[in-house]
Amino acid sequence: MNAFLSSKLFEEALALFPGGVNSPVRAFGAVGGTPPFIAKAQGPKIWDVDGNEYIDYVGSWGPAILGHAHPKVVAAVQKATANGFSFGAPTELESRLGSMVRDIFPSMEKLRFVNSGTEATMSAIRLARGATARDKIIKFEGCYHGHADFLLVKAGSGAATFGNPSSAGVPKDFAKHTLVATYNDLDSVQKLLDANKNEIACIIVEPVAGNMGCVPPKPGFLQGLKDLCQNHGALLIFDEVMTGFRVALGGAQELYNIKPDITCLGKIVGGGLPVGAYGGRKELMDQISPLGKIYQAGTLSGNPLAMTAGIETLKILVQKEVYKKLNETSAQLTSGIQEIVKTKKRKAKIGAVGSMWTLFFDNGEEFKRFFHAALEKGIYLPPSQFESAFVSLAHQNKEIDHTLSVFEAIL
Ligand code: KE4
Repeated sequence: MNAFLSSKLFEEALALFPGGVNSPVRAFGAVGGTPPFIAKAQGPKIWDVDGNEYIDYVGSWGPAILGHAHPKVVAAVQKATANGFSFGAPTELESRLGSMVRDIFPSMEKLRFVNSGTEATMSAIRLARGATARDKIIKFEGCYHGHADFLLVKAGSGAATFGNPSSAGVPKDFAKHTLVATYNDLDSVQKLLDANKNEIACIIVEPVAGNMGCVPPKPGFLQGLKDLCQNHGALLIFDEVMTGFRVALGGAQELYNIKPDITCLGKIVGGGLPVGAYGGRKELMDQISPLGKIYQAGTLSGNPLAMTAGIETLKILVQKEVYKKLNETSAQLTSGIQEIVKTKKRKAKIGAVGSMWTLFFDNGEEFKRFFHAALEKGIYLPPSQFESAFVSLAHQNKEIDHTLSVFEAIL
């Protein structure tokens, strides 16, 4: 793979940004080498500045569920730019996207748009603390909910990738109210609740873990969390930043039929432009400023370009058979990988829920070798074992078959 221009650009970026990137996972820290600098993307493909073509399974870490640069989304956003980029005032577009989200996530009787998943989870926890007048929260080791101080405690994703699951720079006082349980282990949650009676404001969970690699919830785990929350007067927060519109149109709460008190969204809801959202019952959300005493704000929240991209994306996702097709294509890939692993007696295993998946290896070295062998052959995977890969609606049999033939050769 010719990486001449990417290397030059990486050198320049290293002098500008920590690790040469604007988000740590992009730096290839866990796998080494120079990250390709991407020039353009279309459908299931991306091209780097040296002209190398890849089948993309990162999809901007989830948002590109339609594939990149979907013509309908591009045309609508292009049109919207002519009317101005952001007004800092209410627009009809926010209500259009807001009502689409509420129809798809009925548990979100009211919601608020923000600009990232981090803002969504940070605001949801402030809401839970304000509504319950309690300070402590429970999260799960290996789950990642964005980079708010009190959430960078035994976090997954990039935090785990770089071995700093509890980040430096977070004062002990900020993290002391964050209690950590074990994913899929209800006893570990019960113990924390019993030891902190009437002090837990909420439990926040990735209903399908995506930031320790893809780990599905064990049967009964999510319902168990809901029951524990109810028994302890705590609120259940589903962080569906990754799973929302991904594992089902209505996210994990639709797939597993569990209604959380508060839902956080990101990624797909903005169709690749910066949008997050949090929402829940009316009596909860009406405690948010300007109606209530819990403050949250944002200059660019609900801006018309991002709202347009979100509206156009959801208009396609709500169409019939979309998830049937997406899940069929994904199953073709993941069962194909499973078959290769089995036939070649490789010590690797797949974790998958619909179109989010991870191939787990026994050790980092194995993963690193697999990652680079795939990249060399034009398959662009997440550069960390602690991430999920994504299939899009633009991935067709051609891409899946080619991917499987590459995996057959390199596994
Ligand atoms: P953002 O602030 O990055 O938009 O969202 C934070 C977040 C919250 N909750 C979940 C379940 C998430 O997966 C994320 C962000 N995901 C990572 C990748 N696993 C984003 C990629 C990155 O950090 O660059």
